[in-house]
Amino acid sequence: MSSHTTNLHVLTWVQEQVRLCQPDRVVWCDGSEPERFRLQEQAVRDGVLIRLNPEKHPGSFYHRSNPNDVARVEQLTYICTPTEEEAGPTNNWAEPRAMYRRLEGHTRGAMKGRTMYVVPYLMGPPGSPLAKVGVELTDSIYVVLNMRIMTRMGDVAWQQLGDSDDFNRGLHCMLDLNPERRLVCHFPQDNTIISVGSGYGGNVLLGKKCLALRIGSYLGRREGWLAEHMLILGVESPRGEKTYVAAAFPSACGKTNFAMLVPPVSFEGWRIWTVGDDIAWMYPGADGRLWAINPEAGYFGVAPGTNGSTNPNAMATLARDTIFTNVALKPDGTVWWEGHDDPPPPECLDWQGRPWTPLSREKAAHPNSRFTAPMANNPSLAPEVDHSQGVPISAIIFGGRRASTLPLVCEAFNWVHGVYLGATMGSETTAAAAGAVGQVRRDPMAMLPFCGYNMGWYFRHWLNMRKRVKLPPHIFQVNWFRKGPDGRYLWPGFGENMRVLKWIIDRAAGRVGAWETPLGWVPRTQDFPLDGMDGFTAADFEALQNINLEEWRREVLSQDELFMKLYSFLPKEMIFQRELLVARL
Ligand code: GTP
Ligand code: SPV
Ligand code: MN
Repeated sequence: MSSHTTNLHVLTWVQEQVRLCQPDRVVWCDGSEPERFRLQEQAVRDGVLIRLNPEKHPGSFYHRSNPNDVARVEQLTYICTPTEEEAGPTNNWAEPRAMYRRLEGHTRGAMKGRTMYVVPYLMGPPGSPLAKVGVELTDSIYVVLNMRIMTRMGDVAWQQLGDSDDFNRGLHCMLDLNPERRLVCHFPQDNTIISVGSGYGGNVLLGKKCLALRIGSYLGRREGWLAEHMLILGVESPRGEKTYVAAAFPSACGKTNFAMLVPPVSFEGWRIWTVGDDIAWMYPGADGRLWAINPEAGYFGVAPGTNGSTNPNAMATLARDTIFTNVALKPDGTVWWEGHDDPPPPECLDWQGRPWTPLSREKAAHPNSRFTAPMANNPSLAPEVDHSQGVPISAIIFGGRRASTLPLVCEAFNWVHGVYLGATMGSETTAAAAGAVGQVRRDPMAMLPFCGYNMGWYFRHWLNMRKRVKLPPHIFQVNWFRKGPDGRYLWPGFGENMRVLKWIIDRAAGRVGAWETPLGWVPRTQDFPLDGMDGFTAADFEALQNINLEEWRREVLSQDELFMKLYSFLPKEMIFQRELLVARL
């Protein structure tokens, strides 16, 4: 098949990798519709995908991953730089030459009897000076079909690249999915990624976490921009005024839901527009504001909990042309998960293909089961998503999943304090990564698993941005997940988060007052829009905002753990902010 590119850097590199991996066939992908149909047919024949009910899920497919391969593997993810210091204390580090050699042991001959797909893709709007080209070589047809949804895949990438050598080199080999031979390795100096032994999302869709976040953050530091684990949304007021906000929540902590929010009925005339749901690239604009683009073209969203009342826009988005991974499969060729609108099916196959009934003890869908859906399906898609300069950001929000301690919302006193709030973020671990769930850990800016260099330098880079952005966004902290003594969430969340968002954009515009607390500025109860909330009172709101000094003593101590780990790289501003917080408390 023709390569569709004459770029010699690409042709030479692909030839080298073919010689290394020794596939039986090489298929150059062009991103066309006929190619999509061909690949889908092939995937069904190979048993990789099951075609879903064409009336109820047009153009959609079902996939089960290996049960040992259902989430990102942080302990097998490496940053390979000449010195360990560059990767920093929060990353796994390996010396590049040694890791290249080790990986060659895995990739040599790894595609014998298999097909190598050459997947050219573009991260960011075509023609944007911020967009980045990647080429992923993979022996997984599932990866090709997912990349086709998640990125601008095909000839558009060759057009952007031209004759340039500036593209990310990605190699993915499935191997035998033995966790012992699983590695996700980044070589930021070479703009190269090699991932072996996994077939799951963030480990293998190399444009996403590997390029757009780990390599992206590394390049961002060098080139003066930020690659962040953030959604981007636009708030349109009844008068037609649009305000853009970026928000970092850790994995499976609410970005997709917030990005697609549908305001409650009392917010008549307000609309939320989705620019992105997972990744933001932000750069200082010539006008002194911070601008952001979404480098992706689709959503790889958490299925459980998604339904017509929590996230109607997601339900509309996944109604067609979607790939479902590790959800439950009903006998009529439709899908189900815990928290779906439909009641539990009397019988179905669970995410491992085992018969399941409502009496079964285990969950039907894996807690990290996902849908891959094109953003074009989203009824709330912001038209600005294709604008090459992106959107100007008025507010940045940091949020974690915290059962206690953290209030619903507060605003930082200034940029440095806001960076401190982001840097000290804690969150309960979720099923998005392999390992224990529900344990509070520090996840600075929701980037702990995704920062491609020394976390201390990353804080410094954030602080330095202040000098390049004359009109910096206001910074806020939120927590949708505070619980009462009975273990129930104190805040209804989802669409009701609009109330918090409204206060945030009003603060960013200087339109509303606030109370000063030791943590930052908080809404005065009389300013917070509680109208139309059934049975939710001003006292309930104040309980959510309560600052418990005993809890905060523990919180500050637990923040110290991260600071000690980073100590020799930590900007002194962070230490001073800690001292000021202790003094205020
Ligand atoms: P990644 O794709 O892993 O980066 O996750 P994400 O941050 O996009 O998370 P997502 O929006 O998919 O939400 C993850 C889980 O949190 C889902 O089960 C949601 O139902 C739940 N969730 C999202 N928003 C809220 C909220 O406001 N309140 C509560 N209680 N749960 C929420
Ligand atoms: C996350 O874990 O933050 C995700 C899903 O967005 S994955 O792409 O698998 O990393
Ligand atoms: Mn994510």
